[in-house]
Amino acid sequence: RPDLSRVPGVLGEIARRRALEVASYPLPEPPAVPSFAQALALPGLSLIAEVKRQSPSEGRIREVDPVEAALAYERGGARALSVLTEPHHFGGSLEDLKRVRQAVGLPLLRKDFVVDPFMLEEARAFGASAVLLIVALLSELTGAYLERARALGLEALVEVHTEEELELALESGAEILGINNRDLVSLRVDLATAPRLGRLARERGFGGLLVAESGYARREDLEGLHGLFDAVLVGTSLMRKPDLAEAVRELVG
Ligand code: IGP
Repeated sequence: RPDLSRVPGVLGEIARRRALEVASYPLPEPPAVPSFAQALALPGLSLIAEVKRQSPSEGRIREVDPVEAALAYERGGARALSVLTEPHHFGGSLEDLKRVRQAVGLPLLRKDFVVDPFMLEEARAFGASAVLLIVALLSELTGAYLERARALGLEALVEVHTEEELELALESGAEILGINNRDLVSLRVDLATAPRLGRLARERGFGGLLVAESGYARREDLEGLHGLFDAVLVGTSLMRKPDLAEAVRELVG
């Protein structure tokens, strides 16, 4: 387990609470799941649409049944879905993940603050194709979590926000790299982060899949991502639109 005592800000607060809550228990047999990487690798910029009811930066975003939101995203043409499972700050649950898995055909990302290897087994058992690994939390343990995830048949989106984290992610052998425009310590968003670090990753020889994350609201915001990124992860701005399927079409259709 990572040493979370030195993780600052909102990120440290959320992750420490998450770590206290982990307890192992018998898990159901994992279902068969579609590939997350394959969905991202399709031609053009793939959309990963996020089911997100609330967040530390926005508070309540939308009170919606995750299954209803997931079905609308799928209808609109999202290629993968991200389902928040953190309960206190994002209002998510593993139950949401399981119900969404049963309702849609798209690959699912378990979006949480993974701070214990058992959370990987949970992700797989509740129907995730992939799990988010935040380098700001796992630092040099990222590679070990990545290996464990692979051994369980899980793919991993390895998330970075700084150049230092990018170096760690590349060393860890990440194949799907997420660049978060939002600083999880201060919650500030800067849309220049993803293109800057994305370009740097390619210069360092990264040949895997690149995902730009957070803060995207309009089609124009995505213009600079084409040709560099394989996918974009969008939550808040979609959830705020009355018709979620239409919102997906407006953004990437
Ligand atoms: C979605 P937005 O700004 O579209 O709601 O962002 C997603 O990138 C964001 O929820 C996120 C996140 C995270 C949340 C990215 N990395 C890590 C919690 C933890």
